Amino acid sequence: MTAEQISPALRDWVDAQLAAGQSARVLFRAMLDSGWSRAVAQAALDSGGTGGAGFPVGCTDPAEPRLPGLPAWADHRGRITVEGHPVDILVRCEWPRLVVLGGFLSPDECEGLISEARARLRPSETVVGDTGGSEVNAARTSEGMFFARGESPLCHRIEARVAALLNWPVSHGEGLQVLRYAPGAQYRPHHDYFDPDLPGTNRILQRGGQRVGTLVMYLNTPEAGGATTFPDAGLTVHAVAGHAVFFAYDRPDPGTRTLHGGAPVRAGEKWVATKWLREGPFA
Ligand code: PD2
Ligand code: ZN
Repeated sequence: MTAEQISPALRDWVDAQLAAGQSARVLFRAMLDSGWSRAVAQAALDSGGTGGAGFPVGCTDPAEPRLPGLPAWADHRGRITVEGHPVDILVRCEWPRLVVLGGFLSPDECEGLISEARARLRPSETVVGDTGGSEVNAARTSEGMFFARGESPLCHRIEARVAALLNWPVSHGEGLQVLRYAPGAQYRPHHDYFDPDLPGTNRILQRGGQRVGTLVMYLNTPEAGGATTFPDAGLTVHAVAGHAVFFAYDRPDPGTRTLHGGAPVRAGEKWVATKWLREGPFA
């Protein structure tokens, strides 16, 4: 199914709904509920040409945010101040909805997160699997740990900054995850949303709903390798200490072009902290 095969009536309806301010995520669900296949619903949204974003590049509507994103007032400036902290906007992309940020974390904050996480690292061999339980994940060869939300003053400060930057409540965020990649370790390309077709997903969604955004914060600069790649966008984001990449996805679908992976580290270590944002309160 391609955008060209979508009937004019369906396309008009999608256009009218988007123009009226309806979110692509809600439209996608409405189309599935009405019996449309995922391919048709996807193609109908893509026919708008923006990947269903419906907002200016990288921004959320401040009056009614439906997705996490930079506030609209950041639209034409290369630097914003968030909670008193200057952040550079290095790259903005419409599809995927993505921004690359410089100086999101200070050197002290990077080192602080590493030292708070280090003793608690475990092999990242488990992911939430089809049944909602833990399974071996051969795609990820790093070590990792999760902080509880607000667990330390440093976590609290970073979570407040993320919430202010992306116009998304602290309550809708998972606790910070820290990953350490040794030389050779990688994270194969994947999507961060929960696959609606997997049997365990309904149970996961009961706590906070879908993931709608990911912020990967780089805690160090690997000697070689370790970039975050977006194969569907032909985009590579280099891991630089204090920098971060944020991307949002308004529906759990590859059409968001948010397939991403961590390229193998070729020399040195790579440390990142990841913050996942949910559509509702994650309690
Ligand atoms: O460390 C990364 O670059 C990376 C790549 C893909 C992190 C994640 N995904 C993640 O934490 O989801
Ligand atoms: Zn990921």
